[in-house]
Amino acid sequence: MNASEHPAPALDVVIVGAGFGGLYAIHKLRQQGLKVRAFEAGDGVGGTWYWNRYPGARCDVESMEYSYSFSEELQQEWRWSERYAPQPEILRYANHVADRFGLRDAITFGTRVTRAAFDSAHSTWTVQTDKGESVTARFFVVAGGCLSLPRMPDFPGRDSFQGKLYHTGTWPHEGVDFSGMRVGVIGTGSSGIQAIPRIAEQARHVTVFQRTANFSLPAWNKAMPEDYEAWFKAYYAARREKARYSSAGIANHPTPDKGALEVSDEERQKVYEAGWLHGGPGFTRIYKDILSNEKANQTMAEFVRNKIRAKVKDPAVAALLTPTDHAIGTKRICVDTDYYETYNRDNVLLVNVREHPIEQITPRGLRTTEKEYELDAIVFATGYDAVTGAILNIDIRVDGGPSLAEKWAQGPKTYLGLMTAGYPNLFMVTGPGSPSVLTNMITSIEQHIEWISDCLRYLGQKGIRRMEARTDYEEAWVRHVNDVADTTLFPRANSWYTGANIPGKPRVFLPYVGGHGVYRMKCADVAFKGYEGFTLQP
Ligand code: N01
Repeated sequence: MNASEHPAPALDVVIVGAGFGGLYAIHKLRQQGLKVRAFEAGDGVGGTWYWNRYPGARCDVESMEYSYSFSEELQQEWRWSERYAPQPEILRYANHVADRFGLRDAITFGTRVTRAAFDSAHSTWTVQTDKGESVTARFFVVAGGCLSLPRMPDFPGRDSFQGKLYHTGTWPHEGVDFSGMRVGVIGTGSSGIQAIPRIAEQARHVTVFQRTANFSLPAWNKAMPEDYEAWFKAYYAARREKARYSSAGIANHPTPDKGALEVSDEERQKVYEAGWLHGGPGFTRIYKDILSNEKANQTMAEFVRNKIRAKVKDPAVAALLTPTDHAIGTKRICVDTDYYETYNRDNVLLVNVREHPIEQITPRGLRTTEKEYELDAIVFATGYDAVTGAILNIDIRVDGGPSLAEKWAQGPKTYLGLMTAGYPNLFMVTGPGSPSVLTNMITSIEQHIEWISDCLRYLGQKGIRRMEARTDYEEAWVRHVNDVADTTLFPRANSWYTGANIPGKPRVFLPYVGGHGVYRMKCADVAFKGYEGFTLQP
């Protein structure tokens, strides 16, 4: 049987994930008449917000912006209760979207995609799951999330621990009652910084094992002011449009025209104070050169360091909490409620595991090179195999050739973060080389899904069965992503943005730092030029 005689597959598109990316992909692609099916490892929708149920989990992009923009009715009818939505509310929102747009029947829950094989003779992907199912489709869309493969450091003795072990990214659905317990928390990234204050309110004692101090900004979270919500909703279309052409996919972020060193010390101090009182992650964008000029960055870093020193009563603890090894904003900035203040509590101890690294988990607790700490529970807030982890967790091959993991052994290579040469008809949602984690994820997800949906319509209209990124365009894009990153301070920090948190992961700056708006225009341009840089075969 040759390709033209081969029966068309029952599905047009198979999708990995039913988080915000997967849900919108199902909706959008179905709207244009495509037959789609999604596989989701969790037993429900919501992705990150399904798994991350740790105490204090909430989004640090404002609720009015961290939401879909594709439906005017949806954005008008949904009501957020707080400035920064807590995890249960975001999960309710994801469920509401799944029901409102009738998406559930396309999703197989509790099922992980393990392999995907492209057959060039028929231009189809065959996707296998851990439940033994195998389905074939013309296109394969991976929307598995940028921060979805939790990482647990391999400390010896982990299995010997007689208490309870948790990871923030796989939190028990029934919740955890820490009352009366001695709890150890490993990690002080966004997850740890959100969880530690809430755990300390409940537990008998908390020991925080910190390797690197992080910069955290106040959230000043509060109930959603009715007038603010009404104002935002009245101007929603314009706010969303501004977000789409902004750097971070967030309309409310500042759009500075000045550098920090262009103003007097006094003026800068005033601006920082006002920014601090506003709170939230937009702080690092107050001046245009904070993330590119070391001296400018220092002015902001020192302002925040002084805030930490003022909040924490014990000067030795304050010194330990004060970041000195990276420029502010070059590791993902954290946003907190009472994080630094928590160290003024009598039941909280900060341990420097940079000086005395964790040696092993023992039956009774945890031992550093200095001493053993007795614990009833240990919380790993140790992060993720970011950006590439979920993609490479699937064995992806073309005609039995090398796996994508082999192709990416020295670091991911993509064209626009959307496709990778040699792997036709495979689309990545917020893949490496796209702005993804440097932006409001929902803005980036919508842009990618809309680009993919336009592309599939175009391929249908032109009778094209196979689309593939060209190697020369891919190489040029990878170079561009690196060149732009090198104009900033980002690559200098040991962050998960560069893969530095995973032993053995190649050090490559993973997201595109050129800004969401600029990137959106590049993608639109490529499409306008008949998908320039891609090979299209009938
Ligand atoms: O993970 P992380 P996360 N011994 O990788 C430490 C998003 N997010 O889950 O810095 C000792 O940032 C590690 O130390 P170091 C957001 O994009 C968003 O907190 O490597 N410590 C670090 O302190 C965020 O950036 C939201 O020296 C070890 C911590 O564990 C991303 O998810 C909320 C260690 C890991 O921090 C990931 O955040 C939560 C070891 N062997 C998350 N290994 C919001 O929207 C690791 N660590 C608010």
